[in-house]
Amino acid sequence: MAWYLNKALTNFREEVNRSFPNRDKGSDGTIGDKAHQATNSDHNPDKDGSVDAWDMDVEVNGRGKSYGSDVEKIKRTFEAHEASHYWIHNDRIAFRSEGWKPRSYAYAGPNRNRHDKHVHFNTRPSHENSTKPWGVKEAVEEDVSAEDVFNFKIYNPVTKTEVAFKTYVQSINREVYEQGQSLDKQGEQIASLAETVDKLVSTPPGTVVITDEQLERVLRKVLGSVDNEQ
Ligand SMILES: [Ca+2]
Ligand SMILES: [Ca+2]
Ligand SMILES: [Zn+2]
Repeated sequence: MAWYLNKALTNFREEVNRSFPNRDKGSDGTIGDKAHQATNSDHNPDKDGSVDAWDMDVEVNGRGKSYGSDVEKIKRTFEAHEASHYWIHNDRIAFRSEGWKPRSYAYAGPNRNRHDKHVHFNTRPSHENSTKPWGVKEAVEEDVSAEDVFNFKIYNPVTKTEVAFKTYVQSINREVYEQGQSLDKQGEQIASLAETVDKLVSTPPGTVVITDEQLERVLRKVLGSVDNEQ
């Protein structure tokens, strides 16, 4: 029987292709090879001919190029979609039913696959024909630079004005700042804050809504922990 990659995964693959036009496809995979076909794998077609798993080569920025955070963003995007069931990557497996908390994938057969060259994405049968967009492009492009964070406008409840984030950080750190804090230390704090904000905004759109108040709490928490270390 003719086989095909199911609708949801075909769309997912197309979105990844569009966002990463130079990606290496050497470790991509859909239909199972002879070894897979002898087992009960989702790389084998269902009765209806649909294949419900897709292996994505991790080298999404091209062969030999770094890919770490991009692959993570793609995984988060996958998790946020209704069709996702589980993924396997770097000897770890994570299921929707377990809140995407990864656990060790201790498959130790003779042809042990560490899943370090590709990520295995598996959909659930109930939503394999979903046409809902995955939002890969949005997730990847919502990258925030340190510059963006510096210039991010935030409401300062003390002065009741909107100020650039950089100014805000300096104002709540005034005391430490005035005691001759080194630029290095300030840079470290900003980097730590930038990382937090980066994590927040790289969450797939629509899954987390952050109010200014919540954002401020997070920032204060980070600043607090920095202050406590001194
Ligand atoms: Ca590769
Ligand atoms: Ca299927
Ligand atoms: Zn696979």
